[in-house]
Amino acid sequence: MCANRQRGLTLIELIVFIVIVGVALAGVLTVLNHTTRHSADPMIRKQALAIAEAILEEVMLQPFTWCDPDDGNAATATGYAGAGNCTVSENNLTAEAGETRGATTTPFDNVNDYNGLTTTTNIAGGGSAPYAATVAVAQQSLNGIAVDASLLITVTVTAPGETIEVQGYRTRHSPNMLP
Ligand SMILES: [Ca+2]
Ligand SMILES: [Ca+2]
Ligand SMILES: [Ca+2]
Repeated sequence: MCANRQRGLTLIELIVFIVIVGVALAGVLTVLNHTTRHSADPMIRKQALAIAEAILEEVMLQPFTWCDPDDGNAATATGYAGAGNCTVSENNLTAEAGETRGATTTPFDNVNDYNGLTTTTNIAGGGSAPYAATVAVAQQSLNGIAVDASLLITVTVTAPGETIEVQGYRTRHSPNMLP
């Protein structure tokens, strides 16, 4: 007779095991389901981010000059005001009279012109609600650079259930470079 012979599971033990595993699995699946349902839609987020980055790049690539580029002294000015400098200064946080984004004759032509811009985009596959973007441009001192020579650009895009904000700094490194 063998003293330590191995014994199998009884039917009761097997059923209890199956019930415990079943309950545990149900709990895990409930958590997964909840997480999936309440997490952001990655497609909406990616499209919102793409729009935000595209607008930020458009603003960052604008001139940051003393004078409005339409000013005759824009290429030679050495400051906003004073003899030989700007008739139409860009020492502001707003578009000059008549300027609109992308206009043929009087477009936005400086970083600051975009301050307060709002625009909407509708992307196929993104649902019927548009992606709404707003741009804020503010003076912001940066590592010893004078406060009026550095601009903080903030682009905020809102989409269904999603808000994306991207920021970038633009310094006045080339105050006579025209578009
Ligand atoms: Ca202009
Ligand atoms: Ca302006
Ligand atoms: Ca301008």
